[in-house]
Amino acid sequence: MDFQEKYNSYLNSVEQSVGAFCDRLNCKPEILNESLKYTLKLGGKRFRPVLMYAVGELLGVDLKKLENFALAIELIHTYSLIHDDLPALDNDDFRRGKPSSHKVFGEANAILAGDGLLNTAYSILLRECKKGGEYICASEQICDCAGVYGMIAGQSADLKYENERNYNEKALNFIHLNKTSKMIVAPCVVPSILCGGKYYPELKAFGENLGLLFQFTDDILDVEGQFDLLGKSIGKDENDGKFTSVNLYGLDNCKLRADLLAEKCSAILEGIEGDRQFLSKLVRFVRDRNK
Ligand code: GRG
Repeated sequence: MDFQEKYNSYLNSVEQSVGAFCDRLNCKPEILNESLKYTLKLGGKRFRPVLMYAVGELLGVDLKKLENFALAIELIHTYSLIHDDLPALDNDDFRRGKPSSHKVFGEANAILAGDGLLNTAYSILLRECKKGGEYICASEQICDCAGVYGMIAGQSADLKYENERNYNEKALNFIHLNKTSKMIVAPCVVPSILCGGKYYPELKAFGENLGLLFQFTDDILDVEGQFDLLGKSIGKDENDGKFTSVNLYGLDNCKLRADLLAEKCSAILEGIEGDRQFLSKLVRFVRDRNK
C-alpha cells in the first residue's frame, strides 16, 4: 500500500467513528445537536487520530483499543478550532472550507458547541478508564495535553505575547510546544502507554518535534497557502500582527528550520524498531503539506 492509500485506510476508520458518534447524538435543543456535529462533519485532515493509528500499528497495538481515544482527541481538537475562530480569539470566518461555527450558529452557540465537544470527549475518556490501569493513564495523558499545562497554556501565552508585542524565541517555543505539540504528543504516547510504555521517551520527543514542524508549516501556509486547499483565511497572522515563526525568523529561515525539524523527527524514528515507513512519510507529508 502506498502512503496515500494507507492514510486513507486510517482516515476511513476515523470517519466511521466520527460518523457513528454524530449519528448517535441526540441532544436537545436541536441547535445544540446541529452545532456539535457541524464542524466535526466538515472533515479536516484528521491528522491526530491518523497519527495515533499509525503509531499503534508500529507498536503492534490492536487498533480497536485506540478507537475511542482517537475519537476523543478529534473532538478535543475540533472544540479548540471552534473556540479559536471566535471573534474574541482569532476571529476567523472560515474553517475547513466553510463558514466557521459562530458564523452559522452565532457566538453563544459556538461557545457551547466547543464546550459540548470537550465535555463529551471527557465522558468518552472516563468510560475508557473502566477498562483498566493503562486506560486510566492514557486518558490522563490526553487530558493533561489538552489542559492548563498543555494546549490551554499555549493559547494563553499566545495571547499574552501578542498583546505585549514582546516576541522572542523562548516564548515562541513555549507557545508552539503547548498550543500545537501537546495535542500531537498525545496520539503518539497513548499507544505506547497501552503497551507498557514501549518507546515512550522516543515517541514523546517525536510528537513534540512533529508538533513544532506542524506549527511551522501552518505559519508558512498562512503566507503562501491557498484558501481553496487550506479552507481557512490566508494572511490573517500578518494582518493581525500575530506572533508566528515567520515573523520571528523570516519566511526563508522558517523553511530551513522546518527542514531541520523534519530531519530531527526522522532521526528519532530511527531509534524505534518496526515498520517505520508510513510514519517517515507522514513527517514528509507535514513538511510538504498544502492544506
Ligand atoms: C478555551 C476560549 C478557549 C479557547 C481555546 C486552545 C485554543 C482555544 C486554541 C488552540 C488551538 C489551535 C488553533 C492550535 C493550533 C494548532 C493548529 C495548527 C491547528 C490546525 O489543525 P489542522 O491543520 O486542522 O490539523 P484540520 O481542520 O485539518 O483538523
